[in-house]
Amino acid sequence: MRDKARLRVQIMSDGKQINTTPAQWQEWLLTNIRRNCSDASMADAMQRAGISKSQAQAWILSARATPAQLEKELLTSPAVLPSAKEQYQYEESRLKTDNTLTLEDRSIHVSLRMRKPELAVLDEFLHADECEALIKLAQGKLAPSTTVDPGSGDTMSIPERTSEGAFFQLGETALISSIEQRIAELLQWPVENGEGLQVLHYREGGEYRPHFDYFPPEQTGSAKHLALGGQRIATLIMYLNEVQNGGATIFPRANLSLYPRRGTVIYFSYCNANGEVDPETLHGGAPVLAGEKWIATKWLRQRRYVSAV
Ligand code: PD2
Ligand code: ZN
Repeated sequence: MRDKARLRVQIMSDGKQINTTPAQWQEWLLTNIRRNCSDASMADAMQRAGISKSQAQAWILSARATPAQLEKELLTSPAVLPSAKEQYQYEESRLKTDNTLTLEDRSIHVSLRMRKPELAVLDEFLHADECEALIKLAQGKLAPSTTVDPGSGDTMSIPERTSEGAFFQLGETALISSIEQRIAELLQWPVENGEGLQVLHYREGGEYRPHFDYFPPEQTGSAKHLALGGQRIATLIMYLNEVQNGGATIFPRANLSLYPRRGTVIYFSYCNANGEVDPETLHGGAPVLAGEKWIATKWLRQRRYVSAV
């Protein structure tokens, strides 16, 4: 699709390349223009991702001049369209099926469960003080978020993910260790089979376009990540603050939007005992429309996780 979009730009230029904006930025700009974002806010976000001011302004100008037909084509993202019938064998949940899950030091209320994809929303998983403390720990060590390049497996900054984040080692502080123990008890999954906690911060306009948290087996770049502890099997997204507006976690194939509430956690799983992965877990972080959004993310692995650094 991106190549097709790039081609359209070239065809419309009658042989001359009138638009040299990388396809991913073009798509991001068109989405934000449609949302009535101002040029200044888009230029700010682009500069935070490392693009020079003059380059950002040139790409914004070019995107505003793009014909509507091209915009429509670019906005019909292939990722949100259902793919050909993919068969994923769902298994018994790692979570108990009770309304309230009783852990050693607290009880957690289950407010929503879904079977396909397997997903649960648990309230009061974190105490307000713990949320505050996690935000404080992350402040000062935030860096632009990255994703995995499908071909090389290298990490890279992309416009589809405009947040900043901080990584923590397993057990880096007493608080982190206690949250890791809580997750292990909740899911009966060893602490060692988890990546270190990541705290993420989205400013106004920040978002994470739909993606999979697992490493797509068909992508060559996945191999070096799979070598570090096998496939990711599940994600926990812990909301650390109240977001003024926007910032829902969305599951486009399930037509589901979950709104951030401080202390709530979303759990979803996507890899079964055969190592098959569930494409229904396509998900994203919708743009923050007002205020800011803080979350902590935990990814669980099939086996003991060996940190890349
Ligand atoms: O911020 C979110 O809601 C979100 C959405 C999708 C975070 C992630 N994915 C992630 O950290 O993987
Ligand atoms: Zn994700």
